[in-house]
Amino acid sequence: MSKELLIIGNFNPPIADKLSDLYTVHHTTKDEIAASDGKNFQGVTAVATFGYAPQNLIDKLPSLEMISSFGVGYDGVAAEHAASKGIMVGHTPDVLNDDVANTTIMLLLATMRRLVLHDKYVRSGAWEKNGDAPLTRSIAGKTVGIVGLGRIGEAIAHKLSVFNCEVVYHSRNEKPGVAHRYYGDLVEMASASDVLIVITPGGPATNKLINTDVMNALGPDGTIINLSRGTVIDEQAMISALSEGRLGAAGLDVFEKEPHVPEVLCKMDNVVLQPHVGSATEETRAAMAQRVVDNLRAFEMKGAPINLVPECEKLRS
Ligand code: 8YV
Repeated sequence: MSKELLIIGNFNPPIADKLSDLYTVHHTTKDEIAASDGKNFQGVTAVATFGYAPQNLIDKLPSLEMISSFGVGYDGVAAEHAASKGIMVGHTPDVLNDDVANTTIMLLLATMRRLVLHDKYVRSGAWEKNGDAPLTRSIAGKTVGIVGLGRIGEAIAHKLSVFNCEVVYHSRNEKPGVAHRYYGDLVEMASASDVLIVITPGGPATNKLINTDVMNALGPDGTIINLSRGTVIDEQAMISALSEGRLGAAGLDVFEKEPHVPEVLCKMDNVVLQPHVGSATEETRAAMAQRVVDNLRAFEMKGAPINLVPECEKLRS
């Protein structure tokens, strides 16, 4: 008898066909499984999910051995809890580095050079009526502070090297062998930077890391670009800072209560907004879905996924 896999949400491209030799596949949605007592899924040993596996979901599945999560970020997966029950968690890093880094550079340039505003300026006829658009700010010669120099942060730093700006970084610990200047103190880095790129993992450890002090230190000409999680920035404090002119501009791919975006942000000309699309290309999303499959296969064949999250390292035999 084959093992049972529960797929939460719609994977596109679909992954069920690729796994039907290994598992009997059940489908559910986030809302459905949240409301269910789990009785129908007592035999489920593996879950494929879009970053969603809270503690109460894990506790509904007594036979669970492995959670394969789509995305590099797994702040919605109770990984410590899973590890404490001997359940492994896999995620999909690396394959999205290029696209997320490219999106970051795009959003940075679009925000500093006011791409969206300029597009509106042309389309609305304002150019013809009012003449040249106001000047914008250059990235060249500026200091860009990267908050979180992980795999994607490093890809961003590498791509920034052709823009003639100085890259510095903040993370919990200094990284050996990195040429960029390290700041252990985020406020100090923000004072020395013109731009902050936020690309650190979400979750309780980074909740509201970018607070009023950081934004004030970045200052009225400063720009924030966020490709990590909305929760990493104090969103209300950012709205106040932007509207009071204490912060210059923001390029935001992620928000505190997605897909809800505060209306006031939508009205600001110094803000560029995206609907959480850092990795959202056909190529990268297909590679991420494939990694969800490959992590499950590796777990079944070799006892651990290709990309095991650090919380579960202790489970390796
Ligand atoms: C995806 C992401 O949008 O990988 C991540 O952590 O934020 C994105 O690439 C997300 O995983 C979709 O569920």
